[in-house]
Amino acid sequence: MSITRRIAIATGLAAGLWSTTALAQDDMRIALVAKSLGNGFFEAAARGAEEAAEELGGVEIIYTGPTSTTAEGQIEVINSLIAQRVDAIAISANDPDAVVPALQKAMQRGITVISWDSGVAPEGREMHLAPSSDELIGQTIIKLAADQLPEGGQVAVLSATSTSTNQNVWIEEMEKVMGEYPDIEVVATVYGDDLADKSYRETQGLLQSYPDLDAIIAPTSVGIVAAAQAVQDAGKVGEVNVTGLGLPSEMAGAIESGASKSFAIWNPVDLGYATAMIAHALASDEATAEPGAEISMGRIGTATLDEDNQAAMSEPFTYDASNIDEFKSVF
Ligand code: RAM
Repeated sequence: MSITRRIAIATGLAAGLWSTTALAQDDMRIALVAKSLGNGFFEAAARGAEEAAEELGGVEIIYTGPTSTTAEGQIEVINSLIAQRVDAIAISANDPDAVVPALQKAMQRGITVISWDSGVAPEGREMHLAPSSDELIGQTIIKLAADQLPEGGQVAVLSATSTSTNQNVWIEEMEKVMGEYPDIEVVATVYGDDLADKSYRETQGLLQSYPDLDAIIAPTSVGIVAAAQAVQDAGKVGEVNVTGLGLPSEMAGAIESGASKSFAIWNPVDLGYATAMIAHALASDEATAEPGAEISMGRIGTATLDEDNQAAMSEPFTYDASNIDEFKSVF
């Protein structure tokens, strides 16, 4: 419990206000900051955070984020959360560095700050929760494309923003294993900024510039849906396979049309749940973010922090025509 909250409760008691006022003061407010609002991936994570709050009791989740995927928008959101004196900020960052000064200000005011999904540089957060190992995600996205191209071929990457921590790390990890795929050539990397219309236009650009393109890897749940739509609209189903990371609920149509043969993702609901559990443990001083620390993630298990105060959750799961129906109503 923070000193201010302890004082608030003590003051409440002294004034004989130990009722609704004091209890309200005791509520913990955890802000879950998305890269942008209107993205189904973050909405699923917010559902998980709400689930954690219900389980914990006395916790309010403030699900928020900018309207577009910019660091500037997130800085405004952070400053407003500092003014509201929330207890914890858990952010998926649009830029690992640009948000650091605002987050440092939050930490100086006693607010617990963690990053999740898309990381913040170590000096701007107490810890980072990754959905899975970065290496594994990088290896998975190229394997998904390569498995459909036994003869090799041309592949392009449609990413989110050019400053997005998670996509940049995953693409870097993918590049490290390209030696294992000598017949596959990555011809371009473009950025759809996690905006449906920009991702669609960037895909059209790829289809025009690379008429022999065989696959598009979109390691973004917004980009992959837009790319599949663009491939379908261009009449290129069967020629260009769209893969990467997406939500079964949003990709069911693309699997059905054949624009995507398969794609992967982890459980975003669990990620949001675990993030809220960790933020709560740190903000209530039940745990401290330090290398080797084991922090409870409730029903998910325990997060063990590495030397950079990072922890990773489970392995990504692959979806295709054989299992999409089972999962499309889940997330
Ligand atoms: C988008 C976002 C998010 C990423 C998923 C896979 O929703 O870029 O950060 O984890 O895709």
